[in-house]
Amino acid sequence: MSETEIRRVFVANRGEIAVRIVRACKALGLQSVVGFSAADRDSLAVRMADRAVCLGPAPSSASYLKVDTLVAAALGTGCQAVHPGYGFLSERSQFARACVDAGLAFIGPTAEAIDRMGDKINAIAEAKRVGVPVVPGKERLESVAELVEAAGEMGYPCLLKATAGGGGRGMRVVRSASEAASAFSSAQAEALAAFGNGTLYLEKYIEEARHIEIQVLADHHGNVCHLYERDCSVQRRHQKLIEESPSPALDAKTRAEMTQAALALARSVGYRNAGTVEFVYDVRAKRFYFLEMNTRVQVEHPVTEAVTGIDIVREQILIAMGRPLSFTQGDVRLQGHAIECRINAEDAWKDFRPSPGTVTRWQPPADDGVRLDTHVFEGYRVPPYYDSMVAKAIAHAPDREAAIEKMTGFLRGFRVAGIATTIPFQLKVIGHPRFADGTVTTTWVEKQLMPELGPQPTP
Ligand code: MV4
Repeated sequence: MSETEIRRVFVANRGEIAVRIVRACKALGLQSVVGFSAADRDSLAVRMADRAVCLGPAPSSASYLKVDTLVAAALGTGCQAVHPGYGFLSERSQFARACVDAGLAFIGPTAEAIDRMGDKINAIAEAKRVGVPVVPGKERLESVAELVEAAGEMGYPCLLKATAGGGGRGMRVVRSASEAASAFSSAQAEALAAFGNGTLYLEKYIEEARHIEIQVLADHHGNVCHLYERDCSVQRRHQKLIEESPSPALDAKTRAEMTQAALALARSVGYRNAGTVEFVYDVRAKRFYFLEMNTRVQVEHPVTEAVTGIDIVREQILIAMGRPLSFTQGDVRLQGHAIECRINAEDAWKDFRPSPGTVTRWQPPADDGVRLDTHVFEGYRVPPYYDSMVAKAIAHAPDREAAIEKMTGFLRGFRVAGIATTIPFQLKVIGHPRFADGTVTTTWVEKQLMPELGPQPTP
């Protein structure tokens, strides 16, 4: 591919990732333009960018999700490229297509790749085709009777999933035939409401699972590289709380097999730019299975940056310019251990209720080498309209124990006032002996930690 001239990048996102993208542009000597909603007028990304344009009112449906408005804003401000970040329109093929049709480079995969991976059944078919292990299952369930029949054959427990889904929405565990009818109708209704598509499929449910994903980067010159894995097993209601790299659960052989599987899949669909191949790792059987591919930069990308030294957002922009990857697979080495804690404006002891408002104090400990990706500053007002994540703390150290210790010191010394944050909760998680063991599975927070912590708030 010939070089695509990019001098100015339109940032189609908000919050910490908008700040992250603006910084990456500055480091490359590129200009950036941030599109913002009325609620984000005074945000850090708007202040830092070379220019900013208002997209519309606060609700994302009237601003960050308006394809035509975003494309017009990017063209109108003289941008040559659009970075979608994560969430919002980042995995909508119509947005990628609209950008390209308007002559803008989409900093992400092609619309076709988004479509091929966005349909989960199709993604699973691609995986099977290239010999990547998939969970035993049954696609396209049309009725409760079909569910009961398929589940009877493969054995309970099973997991109902939405074809259009992802992120756990429209998912239901089915433990017996007596649960089938209600699981089917509630999963279908949820999928229909969330994605406008109620199609369901069934998989054998892996009960003792770790959620492990492989980061890939691919350029327009045929180079496809992996940056090893992230372990995202510490989750609550399908919201990731902590991510780390490398995974404490993998041996070298499994790691090698998973990375090769991710590369095979990325190559088979002609994938470009940054992507993540998600697997579930069955702790009992010590086997992994492909789940889905995420066609965007992910929230947790910094742990990979920490252990590999590769700037993923920078590479994304360079790839869109038509440049080759700045490294080869042989250059990629894991150095030490990195852990990320997501910090949300929520009160963990009030069922994680969002806590928007003005941040009157925001004092992370200085000079201790923990990376803090955030858009928050003292006086900033956390708006009530969007995701409640306000920061990500990333600790990198020679080993896992040292990374936990570093993170603990950082979170203990972090002073925040005006909003409730999940910092006290994160300290409970990383201070727990089961977390120190590195043996927790995806249901640990909800099944063990939450009941153990009980209803009493800690100051
Ligand atoms: C699974 C699974 C176990 N078995 N599939 C969750 C989000 C979506 N990307 C896929 N997910 C899972 N799929 C099979 N066949 C476990 C998860 C999973 C999970 C399940 C229940 C509660 C928390 C979870 C956290 C991560 C992954």
